[in-house]
Amino acid sequence: MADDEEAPPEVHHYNDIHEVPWDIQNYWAQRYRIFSKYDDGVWLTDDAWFGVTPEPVANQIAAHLVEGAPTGRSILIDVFAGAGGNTIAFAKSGKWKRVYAIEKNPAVLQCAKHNARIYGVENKITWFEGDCFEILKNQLKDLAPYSVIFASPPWGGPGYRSDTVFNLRTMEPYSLQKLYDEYSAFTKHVVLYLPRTSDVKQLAKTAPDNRKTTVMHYCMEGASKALCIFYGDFNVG
Ligand code: MGP
Repeated sequence: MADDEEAPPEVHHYNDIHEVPWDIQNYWAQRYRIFSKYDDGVWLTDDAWFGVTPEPVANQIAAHLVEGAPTGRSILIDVFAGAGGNTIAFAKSGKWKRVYAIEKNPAVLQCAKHNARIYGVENKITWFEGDCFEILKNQLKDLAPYSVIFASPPWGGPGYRSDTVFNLRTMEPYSLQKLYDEYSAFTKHVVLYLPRTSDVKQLAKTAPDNRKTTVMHYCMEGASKALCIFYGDFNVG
């Protein structure tokens, strides 16, 4: 690809399993399912591998929003953009006038921008480096009436896999309640991407009274990957 930009030191494009740290070899083995254009020079930091949404799942979520997003909403704010998996899928979907993508870690943000260029969607995205809660309150508040928030937060690392039922109350660094309170103060149309084993009773407690809330389970090749909860006027499923 045409890109002579230099990667920051913590950013890598591994070509051979011998270069890959042992704890991400499992993800590297799935690299083409994570980014089909991996060989075009996709960038990731080592930590970003754990949280990136695989491309077929990201595309499916984006397609659900094409069909079922609330009317009158033309802006998608991806508040934890990471290396860009979901942001790219939303930009590719053609649904949104603009995709706003927020990422706190500057090196990871550089990966997301670089990866969006590989997928040819960089001109559809506005990037922000920083804390999503602050940026929503200060820089994006005027967009609230037109926006949907999508959040794929950190789940406290891959250790979540050892829990039979994942406790969303103790999720690190942000609990479900913190995420729900912050985002629903901005807009009632919020989608959260959460562990496949999330405690659905805890999810139900955040559902506003007398309103439909949809929980969608996303799988890839017969294996459960994650679920999304849709708060607000979505028509999915
Ligand atoms: P996984 O369970 O770590 O991998 O992540 P896998 O390959 O399903 O493992 P196994 O148990 O089947 O062998 C599954 C998916 O969860 C990843 O592809 C990511 O989309 C997502 N994911 C994992 N983590 C640790 C996070 C996280 O911290 N935040 C977010 N948003 N997504 C995560």
